[in-house]
Amino acid sequence: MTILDGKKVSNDIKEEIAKDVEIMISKGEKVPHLAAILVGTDGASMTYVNAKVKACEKIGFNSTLIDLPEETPEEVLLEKINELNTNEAIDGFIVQLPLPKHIDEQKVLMAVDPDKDVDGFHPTNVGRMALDLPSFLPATPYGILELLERYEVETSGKNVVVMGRSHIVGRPMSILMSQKRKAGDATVTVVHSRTKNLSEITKGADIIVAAIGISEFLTGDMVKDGVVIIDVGITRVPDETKQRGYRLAGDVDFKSVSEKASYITPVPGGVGPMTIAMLLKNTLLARERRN
Ligand code: BQF
Repeated sequence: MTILDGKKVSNDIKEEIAKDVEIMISKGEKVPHLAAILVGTDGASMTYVNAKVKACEKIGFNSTLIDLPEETPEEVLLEKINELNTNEAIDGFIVQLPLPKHIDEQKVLMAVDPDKDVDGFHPTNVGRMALDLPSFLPATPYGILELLERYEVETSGKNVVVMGRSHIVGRPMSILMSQKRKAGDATVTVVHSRTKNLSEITKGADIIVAAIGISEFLTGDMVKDGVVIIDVGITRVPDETKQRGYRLAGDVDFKSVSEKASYITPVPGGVGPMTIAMLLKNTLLARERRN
């Protein structure tokens, strides 16, 4: 069993990007500038957005964090997005999800200029991705492709089961792995909350991408020997033995599944850090495309 070490690979990618930034500076070019909008004070969202800003600082990007109160009206958020769309200094920006319930997420994502949409959530980028056109790939699926590629995990002709159909992970992952591309050419099945005979399907999988948001849902009895496991889940589970009062759990029961797996991502330190690295990669791309 090999651990797919997302922490290490993400650091490799960040070092590669930092070198590109050095070259940009030596040529007197502008360095990439990422902005992030955070609405409210949700603990997990603050952690994620801070991790993104910190990663920018580490590799030499400029970054701007725009903190808006929980009660921010939708129209004020849309104005802020419009400012970033027209601000020449900003190469790319994200709106940290989830948003407060009074804000229409669809409307917000559609307000982002597709050329600055480094999360790849705008319908234009989703459509371009599905049609094999150049686009910004959503960071988590992009990170998974990169992890599979760098560990030379064979995907061509393999049976991939994607668990979950979210717009951010499951849906794009299923599209990308079925495409003719690196870490692609797979035979993809998507399973979800209405799927019947789930275990029959997961037992046939060579590769499983678990992205359902239920902690430790996938257990050893549901997989075959030699399976490759990508665990996208990160649920905060109350844990009194921990100082912060919780631990992070994946969608996979690591103990039982790792006994059968050939490759497996840990939680934390698997897919999560790759998500951050690929957001930076997209921001670098956004800067380069603006030239
Ligand atoms: C790690 C996210 C659900 C909903 C909105 C490193 C991250 C997570 C874990 C991280 C995530 C999850 C992010 C680890 C960004 C991934 O060491 O295992 C980094 O910061 N993520 C997000 O921005 O929004 C989310 C999950």
